[in-house]
Amino acid sequence: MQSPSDQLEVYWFLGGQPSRAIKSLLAMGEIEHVDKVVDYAAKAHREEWYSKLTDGHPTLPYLKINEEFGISESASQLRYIATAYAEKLPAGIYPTELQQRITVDKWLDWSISYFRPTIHLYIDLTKAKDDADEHYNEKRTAALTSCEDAVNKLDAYLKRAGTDFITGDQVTIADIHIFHEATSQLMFDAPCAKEDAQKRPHLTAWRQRMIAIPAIGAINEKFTAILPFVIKWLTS
Ligand SMILES: N[C@@H](CCC(=O)N[C@@H](CS)C(=O)NCC(=O)O)C(=O)O
Repeated sequence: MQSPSDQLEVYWFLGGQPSRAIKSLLAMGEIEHVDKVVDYAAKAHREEWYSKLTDGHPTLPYLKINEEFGISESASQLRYIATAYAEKLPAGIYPTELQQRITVDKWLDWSISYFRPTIHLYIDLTKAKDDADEHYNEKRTAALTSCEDAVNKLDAYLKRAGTDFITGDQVTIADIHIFHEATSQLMFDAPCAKEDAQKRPHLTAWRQRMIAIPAIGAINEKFTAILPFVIKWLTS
């Protein structure tokens, strides 16, 4: 467990969805930490020093707890922070009751294993545009359809649940993770990217509730400010 002498270090970058999830949770609890911004565009996370630090996990974010222990994978980092700093965070952010906790874990797993890869496909294809690939347009159409399906599923779920947040009326670490992943939708001019209140009213209302949480709204605003640069970088 975190001991008072440990100095939490966060390796992250503003353009990364999982990175913003970690920074949101830390900000919500005003949890002291050292910011280690990594130059993702320059591929600093693929350098030797990062591989040594992370024991060979070349992804951002990374949470260094102390000299002996650190965590790759954003969902594990959220669980760690929510558990180690529970007294600083809103009650219920990572419930202690077993069924409620597993429900939050399930949505975190859904975000990592389904939502992120599915809504990212068309963005990845944009970055890796291959004019020589005669199937490029087909692949892009399929990726856009998957993206649309994924955001529609989330909207339909929120409608069925009828709650303010994904697992109930309290925000949890699953909402935080999924919210930042869902922000990827806004990156390009694609049907699944549109904040379409008529088509996805429940998703839109949930997103607004998330933005209304000051710590989350603040980092989202910073990201929105750099969005034109992110798009330029992805499409160049
Ligand atoms: N499952 C990982 C995914 C992290 C991830 O893929 N991060 C991206 C940046 S948003 C990354 O570092 N990718 C490695 C690369 O592009 O080289 C997590 O949730 O932490």
